[in-house]
Amino acid sequence: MRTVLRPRSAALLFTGAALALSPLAGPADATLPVDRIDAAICYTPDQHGGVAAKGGPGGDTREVSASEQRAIEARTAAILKAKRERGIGVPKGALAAATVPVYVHVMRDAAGNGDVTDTQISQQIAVLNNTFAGQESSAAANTGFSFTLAGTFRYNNNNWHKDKQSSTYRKRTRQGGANALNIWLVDFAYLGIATFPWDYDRSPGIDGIRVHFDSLPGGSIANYNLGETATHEAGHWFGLYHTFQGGCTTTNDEVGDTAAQSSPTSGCPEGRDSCPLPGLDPIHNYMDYSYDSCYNQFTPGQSTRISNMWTAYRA
Ligand SMILES: [Ca+2]
Ligand SMILES: [Ca+2]
Ligand SMILES: [Zn+2]
Repeated sequence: MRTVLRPRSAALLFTGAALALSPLAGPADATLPVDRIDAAICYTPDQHGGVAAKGGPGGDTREVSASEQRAIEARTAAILKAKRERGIGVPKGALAAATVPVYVHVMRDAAGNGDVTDTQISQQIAVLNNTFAGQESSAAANTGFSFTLAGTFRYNNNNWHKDKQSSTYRKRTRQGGANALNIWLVDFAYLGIATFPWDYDRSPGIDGIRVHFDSLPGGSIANYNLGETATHEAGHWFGLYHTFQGGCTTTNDEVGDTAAQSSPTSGCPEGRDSCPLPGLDPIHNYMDYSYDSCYNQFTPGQSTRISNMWTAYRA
């Protein structure tokens, strides 16, 4: 996730993330508590002039340890193998593609604050289409995924607006199946929070992404108001990790063509090289924490991972 209004601090990035996410969460509908399932915290916009950041107190997805990461990879490979043997999914070497129905939930407060216009929503969908189609850079991959607005819902609830009782409001309002992207627009201290696809089967009711309403195109969060927080969170929803997952390790984010980086990027520091491993930091990648204006790509390797995760968990 991307967090808002907090100084970026790599040291804090993975330590307290889950704490602020679902303080009022009810019993989880699965083995993991809800705030362990969707604690993927992304950035901290510096709208009050603080240190630029997409870091914050936690991650915008739940923390995945190295051992759990290995287990997820093994589980995914086994599911893909079993599906392939049953003729489900695309042939080996081909990439999945789909049009994803998007349900937007505008969680306004009782007085109607926190609204966004229908124009902003259509602009947000356009940003998702543009970014997942690789239109922002010649180096960007076309993931093959597109998005269509399937419904817009507006609510007036002070708690929901502030992302309180989030497991409750998500379960009550979520639309569609595993292939549907639900976006809840809220006012919280983060830019966004996402669930991962491998958690869908145990917690389908909370699946989706929570995004700060002022990060949409035309929103008020400086440097993070081009709608690419939703791209970043959707990347998690498709199964991508941060490019700094695992730090300076060869495994890092399980994607071969994203160079390892030690920590999140803020701003757009060309030439940043935070790991001795080959390659400059992927500061233009949607799965880093750079400014929206710095973002311009998913890589072919990320596109392949999205395809595999889609086939395993959402197709
Ligand atoms: Ca990588
Ligand atoms: Ca390097
Ligand atoms: Zn994130």
